[in-house]
Amino acid sequence: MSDRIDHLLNETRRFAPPEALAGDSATSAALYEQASEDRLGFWAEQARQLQWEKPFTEVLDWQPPHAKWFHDGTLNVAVNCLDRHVEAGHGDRVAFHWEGEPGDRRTLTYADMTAEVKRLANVLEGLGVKAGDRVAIYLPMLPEAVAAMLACARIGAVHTAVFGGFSPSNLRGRIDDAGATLVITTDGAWRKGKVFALKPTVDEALREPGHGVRNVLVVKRGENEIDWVDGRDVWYHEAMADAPAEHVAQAFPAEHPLFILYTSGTTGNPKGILHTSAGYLTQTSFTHRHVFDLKPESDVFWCTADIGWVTGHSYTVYGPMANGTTQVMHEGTFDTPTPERPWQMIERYGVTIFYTAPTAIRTFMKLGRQHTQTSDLSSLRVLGSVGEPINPEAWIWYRDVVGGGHTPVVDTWWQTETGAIMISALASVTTLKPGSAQVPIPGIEADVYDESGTPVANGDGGLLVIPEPWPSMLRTIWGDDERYRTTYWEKFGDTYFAGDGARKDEDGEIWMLGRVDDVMNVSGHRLSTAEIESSLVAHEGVAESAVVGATDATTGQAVVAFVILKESASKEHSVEEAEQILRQHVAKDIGAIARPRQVFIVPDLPKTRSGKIMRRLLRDLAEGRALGDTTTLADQSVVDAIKEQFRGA
Ligand code: 6R9
Repeated sequence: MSDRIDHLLNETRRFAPPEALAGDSATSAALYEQASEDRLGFWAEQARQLQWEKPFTEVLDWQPPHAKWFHDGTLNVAVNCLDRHVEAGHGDRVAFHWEGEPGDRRTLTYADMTAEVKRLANVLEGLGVKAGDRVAIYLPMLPEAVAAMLACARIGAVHTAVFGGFSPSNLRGRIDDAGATLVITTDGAWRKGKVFALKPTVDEALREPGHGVRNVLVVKRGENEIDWVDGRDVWYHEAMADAPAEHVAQAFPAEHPLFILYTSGTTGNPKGILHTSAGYLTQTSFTHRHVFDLKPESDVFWCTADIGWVTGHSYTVYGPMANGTTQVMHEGTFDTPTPERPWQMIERYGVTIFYTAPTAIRTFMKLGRQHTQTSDLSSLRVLGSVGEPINPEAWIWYRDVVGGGHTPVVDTWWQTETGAIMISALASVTTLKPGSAQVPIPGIEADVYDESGTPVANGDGGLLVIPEPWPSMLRTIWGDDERYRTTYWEKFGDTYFAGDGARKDEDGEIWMLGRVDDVMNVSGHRLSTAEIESSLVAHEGVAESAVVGATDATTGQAVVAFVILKESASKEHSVEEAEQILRQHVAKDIGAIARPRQVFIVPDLPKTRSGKIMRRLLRDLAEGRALGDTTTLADQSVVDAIKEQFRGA
């Protein structure tokens, strides 16, 4: 594999932290040393940055594969994210600059959010929700969604957020698996210029009996007509108006469950990933401070992820709010009303740290740099990327066009299961290598093993593992501890198996190669989908690409590429010409072994609602099979358009 990913290394420029950040580098750099001398002592010190009701005396109790962190201490997660900032005199600090898609705006301070969450905690208790009960949150990007999560945390209820685009059966599956007794939703919200109704999905999900939901709490946003079930449905604003303003928070043990989040299943039923309180809050807040070089007094942080995904949990709600950060939050899509929207918002709120996904960056590239140029983006000082490997071309574009050529770009690797960032540069310390997640953060160990469980040499590839437990690790799969063991801990014993392929470069730094199920084997040669995609998008005519390994009678697997062309290229070449040019390009760039058997020029790529390319569907298409489960697809018409293309071919 090692020589196969050399393409990623063709971008050999290195970027040292800018002068302005260097002042902080000494403190941050010292963390590596501290953590390597005394890993548990290091995490204990990070945990002590939180406000504890009863301080912990034991750091880690590790009975593989079950970890307890700080478990004899008690705290309240919501108090850490809200009340303590108000008590420290920061009540007037803006927590959220929120913008609705139609352009309406709300500013909420830490005092406002604290008041909202206290009242909502009373509402939840009034509806009979107790510590340990599960609450499903089916809400789009509204401040009420943040309040709902923190109100659950405040009373010790376990939230399970379900992304607002999921279907009734997906929602029902999660409600049943978690055993939720309350659903918090909205009438509807704005998306692509229209009100998108959510309440009907909840009604549909709850139509068949057999669930345990007693109440549905409904935030008024879309003002769309909705059905109402008397005795079950409750308006949020009416319940809030009747609720007492004061709420005394109780402390819970460090290992009290905080939330369950279902991962978009590639195979089988979705897994309910369980996270608990203090360890999770310790690592999310620590990484948020040090990866992004956060200054809570002056920074304005914008993580664009929906709070229905783990990135929204860890880097909009828990990490940033534990740090008392001012944030930007938006409803709807980036290109509505115009593609200038994200850049205008960065200028309007003076965003200093921007955290988004490679798929968004490549979409911005496709739309063109002209949209960024009408706004003043000079407030930006750190950029982050998460969710997929970022190809060097997108990395450089992000830094140059969005970051004005001076901002560090931190590529952060982590998962729903890891809870928080695990492998990433630190903005003020690390000399950056475009395309690489680089090094484990202080206090984390990561390695690359071969199939037999031996660490690979520098320069070689294999499977990413985490040899030591970490504070924000998943504790189990909700209701299925056996699946927890077999999925993550069977392959390498007491070492966590992440399911990602990775390579160590000559310096021992880590390059992510995509899920191991995305690694192809062509004639006995291992090829990474990420590597070929990176080669394709490096071609001047290509906007975006997805590569899959399709079963091939001769070579085992064959490379099949799906490509979106840039406007200019589709004008210049016929589809047949473009296919030939790109097959040649990859063969030349990586080697004949990587030459795609087929290149399909397509108008769009099928993506999950969290923006991940659904390679499984593309593989089905490439192998001429009936399509598997398409329920997590964001836009069904994309697949139909590709199928048309196939008939044409
Ligand atoms: C946070 C999040 C996890 C999977 C993970 C990996 C991919 C995430 C990445 C990355 C390369 C990065 N992934 N960040 N791959 N470089 N910086 O996305 O969680 O939705 O659970 O996805 O995403 O394959 O295993 P989740």
